[in-house]
Amino acid sequence: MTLTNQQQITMLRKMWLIRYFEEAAIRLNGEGLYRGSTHPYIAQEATAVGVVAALKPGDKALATYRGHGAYLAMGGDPSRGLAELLGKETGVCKGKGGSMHLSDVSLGFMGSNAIVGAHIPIAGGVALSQQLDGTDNVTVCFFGDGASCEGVFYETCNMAALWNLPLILVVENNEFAISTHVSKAVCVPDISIRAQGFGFPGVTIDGREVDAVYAAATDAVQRARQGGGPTLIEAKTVRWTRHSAVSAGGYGSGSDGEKWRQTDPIPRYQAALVSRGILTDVEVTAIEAEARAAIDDAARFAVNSPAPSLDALTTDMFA
Ligand SMILES: Cc1ncc(C[n+]2csc(CCOP(=O)(O)OP(=O)(O)O)c2C)c(N)n1
Repeated sequence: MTLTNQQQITMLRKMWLIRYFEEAAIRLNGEGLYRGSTHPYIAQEATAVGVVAALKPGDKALATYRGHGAYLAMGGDPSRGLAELLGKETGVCKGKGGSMHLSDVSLGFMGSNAIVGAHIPIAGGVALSQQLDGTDNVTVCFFGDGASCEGVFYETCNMAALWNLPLILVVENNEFAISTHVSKAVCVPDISIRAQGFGFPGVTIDGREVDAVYAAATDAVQRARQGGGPTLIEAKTVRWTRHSAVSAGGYGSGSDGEKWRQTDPIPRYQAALVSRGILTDVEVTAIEAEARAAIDDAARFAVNSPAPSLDALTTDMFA
């Protein structure tokens, strides 16, 4: 499936939106405007954007605490997203979810999850519901290389294969689980090989190459829509400097800590669109400036929004 020029421009826009959203999140967190941590998706934008470009209405996605990118790729509103991070009433979960529990069911973004691996079986259940409803919709589950070592991942792979579920498992191998390098936790060269043990396809791609991500996702989605069952896509990528805005953990400091810039997916895709004659240098600059301005507006909206009232404390609560 070939993307139109407009679709390619939209992918670039979304990547910039995610980049500036995350920079704002780090800044607001540093200013003490919200509690807890925040896990930047910086340097990984091409993966969520490329995968989501292969989806259609009715498809669903789930992500980890590093899930702001997936939320925005699914069409999440940046203002309500930043307001959620700040625990504000105008947040997409009315301020009760925060950075690690964003969700917008109306967009098919079924939620991000702070417990490593916990959303993988939930994604299997979402895919099962799509199958039982007789739709041709699919579910995408984003998770990390560390999560691919959790038992629930293997159980979900097994059941998804047995039941032919329309599930696309996207492992974002950013080389680290906090401070543990993938080579100390995974004994195969490519995590995608693990799919062979369950009898479904696994593919490894460069997660910083949005076109490659889109192509792999399109194959997986088409197979799932036609009843061909699950696929494991390993997107090899590089993590932002640290595990989270407030923790150390990871690779080096100084120039080594900025290693991700060497393979930054955004300049790479911009250059591709210019060389294809889809955008000029001036248009590329304008797209970046628009994204930055949209996030500045979103941050103002979030900061100026009211905190939830005390009356709202127990509404929407199940316990
Ligand atoms: C079940 C569980 N164990 C441990 C943690 C602590 N923890 C939070 S993030 C993380 C690393 C996960 O790494 P990975 O799955 O590779 O994802 P990444 O953060 O690199 O995106 C760990 C161990 C947790 N939140 N949940």
